[in-house]
Formats: sequence, C-alpha cells, structure tokens
Amino acid sequence: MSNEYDFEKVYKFFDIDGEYVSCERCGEGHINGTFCLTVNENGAQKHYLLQRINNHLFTDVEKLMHNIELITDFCRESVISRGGDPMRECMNIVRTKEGKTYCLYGKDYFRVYVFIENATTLQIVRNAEDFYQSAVAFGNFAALLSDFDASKLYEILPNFHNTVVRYENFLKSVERNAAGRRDEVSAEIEWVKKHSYLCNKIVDKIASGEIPLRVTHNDTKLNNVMLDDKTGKPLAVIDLDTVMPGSLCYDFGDSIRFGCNSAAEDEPDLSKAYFRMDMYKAYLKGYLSAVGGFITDAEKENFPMGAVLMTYECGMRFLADYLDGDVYFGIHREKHNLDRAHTQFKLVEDMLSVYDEMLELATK
Ligand code: GN1
Ligand code: MG
Repeated sequence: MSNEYDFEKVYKFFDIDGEYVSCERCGEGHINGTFCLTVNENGAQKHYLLQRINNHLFTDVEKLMHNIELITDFCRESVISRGGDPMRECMNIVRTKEGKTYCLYGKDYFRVYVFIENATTLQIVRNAEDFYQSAVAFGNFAALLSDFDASKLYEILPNFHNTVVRYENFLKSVERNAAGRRDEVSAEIEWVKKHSYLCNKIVDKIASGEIPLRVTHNDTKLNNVMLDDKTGKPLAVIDLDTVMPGSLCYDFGDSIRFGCNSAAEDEPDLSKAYFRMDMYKAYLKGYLSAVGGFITDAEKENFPMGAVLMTYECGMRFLADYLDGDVYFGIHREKHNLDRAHTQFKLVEDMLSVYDEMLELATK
C-alpha cells in the first residue's frame, strides 16, 4: 500500500529536514487519503501526517487551505494564550519550501501536518468518559469559533448539511440508477422516502433565523478528536476541511450519530447496532458544559432533531453513493456503503422511538 503515490518525491516539496524512510496509510477518513510519513533526522525518526486532498470534492484547494490556515492560526493563538502546547493541542501546517500550504504533484494535491505523537483517535466509543471528553473538546471548539469572523471563510461545500438538497440529490441518484442497483435496494429507497418529512425540520428554522448560523466544524465524529494516550484527555479537534457556516444542532447531532451507535458505522450485523441513551447523556452533559453559556434555547431544543437528521442524511448519502457505484465514500468491501446506510437507518428508528426522552434531557 505504501507506494500508491511517489511519496519520496512528494515529501521533497515540503520544508522537512531529514531523509525519507517510509510513508504508510493511516487514519479512517472516507474522503482524503491519510498517510504517516517517517523521516530520519540526524538518526532520530520523525513523523508527519501527509494527506492527499480529494480534489474531485474539494475542487478549489487554494480556498480550502485558505480556510484551514485561518482556523489553525486562530486555534494556535488561543492555545498559546491559555498556556497550552501549540504543537500538540492544534493542527500545525507544514509549508512547502516555497511557503505554500499544499503542493501539486502530477494531478494530485498534498498537504502535510505536524504529527501529534502519543495520541489516538477512536473509531468507536470505549466508555462514557471518553465520549464526555470528546463532547467537551467539540464544545470548546465551537466556543472558540464563536469569536471567529465567518465572513473570512469560503463556504467550501455549499449546502453540505442542507438535508432538503441532500434528499433532492438522493432522488436524482435513484433516478439515474448509475450502478444498476436500484431494484436491489427498493426497500431502503422506500424507507428514505417515508422519512423525508424530516428533511426541512432544521433547514427551515435556519432560513427563518430561529436557529442561528455559526461557524461550525460540520464533521464532528469521535475520530476527529485526538486523545492524549497518557491522560485520555482530548488534545485537538482535527479534520478542518468542512469548517464553514452551519448549525450547532448539526455538530451536536453528528457526534451523536457516530458515538451513540453501539457498533461501528459499517457494522454488517444490524442486531449489534442500536442507539445508546447512556452515551447520549454523557455527550449532552459535556457539550452543554462547554456551549451552555452562549447557545440559544432554540438550538438546545433542536439538538435531538440534529441527531436524527445527521443520521438520516448520512444514511441517505451512503445509499445514494451505493446507487451511484461507490464514487464518493472510500469502500473496503462489497456493499460497504449499503452496510453503512443500514446502521444509520436503524439508528434513526431507534432515536425516533426515544425522541421525547432525548428532548426532555436536552431541555431540562
Ligand atoms: C466523511 O472523510 P470523513 O470520514 O472525515 C464525510 C462526512 C460523513 C462521514 C461519514 C467531506 O467524513 O460528511 O459524515 O464521512 N465528509 C465529507 O463517516 O463528505
Ligand atoms: Mg472528515
């Protein structure tokens, strides 16, 4: 796997001392390719995080990196001002020798970050304490961004969490039937259609101003928080590609989607995947402790709907990609996207069945 790209040539673009040793795939993202680059610097091994940017999705890499540079600079200043360690508690871009934040090699775009040593990301919640901690991390990140001037950011992926638009796109995928799989998944398609009454629940409230637009992360999966191996405490929020104007209801909701699943996002055995209220409570407590001081009642009241919608939307996106022939999300096995869609639909049903309790907990 290590020679997917000519890493030895790519790393030379960047301002990195030391001789190339290796570059191996790491990380679990579905969009960009993430690799751990090792160099030998005066006899010591040093690591970097090298990513191939998916420029089919992020078509304007310049604008993408403009956003990331602003956000990482902003985070670094805040870490420094509170006496933290800026090399471990935020993402640090390694520039090219020409001073750019990315390089183009052949047809591929690459960027490099400083590797955060002795830190882990979790693919599944281990315990309520971890999840509570990740809630505090995402909540603090939201609090930090509440001081960020949104007008400085490009909206990198417009309508990213516009569930109404996502549904329209889903129907187009059904119509196109590009991979010829429509008949196989007719039950799943019907399920999505039956639940489409959910789509506008938050979109309309954002449009009317009832729910405020803020600068949000938009991809608040548990595996986008780095935890310190020694203390178990969160170090940094990572994956800043989708930091854009959005809703905290979606940020809250996407964490719930991923972390309140008793199983992995792609668990094929659906009997293992169910919604965990204990984890919901833990996340809510951590998140409110960080954002409670500035969020509005309308946001809080829509946290549970954010969770339902993010899960519905993600399931619909997985199913659409299955219909399209697996062109968006990276897959590692046959029907991978379909397995992912199934867990999401199961979770939506679970959440709807305990919705009143979720709401009561969020608003009490
Ligand atoms: C993608 O690449 P990754 O895993 O960080 C996707 C998210 C989905 C997520 C589902 C830019 O994120 O929106 O929620 O997969 N990111 C993009 O696991 O589409
Ligand atoms: Mg991501």
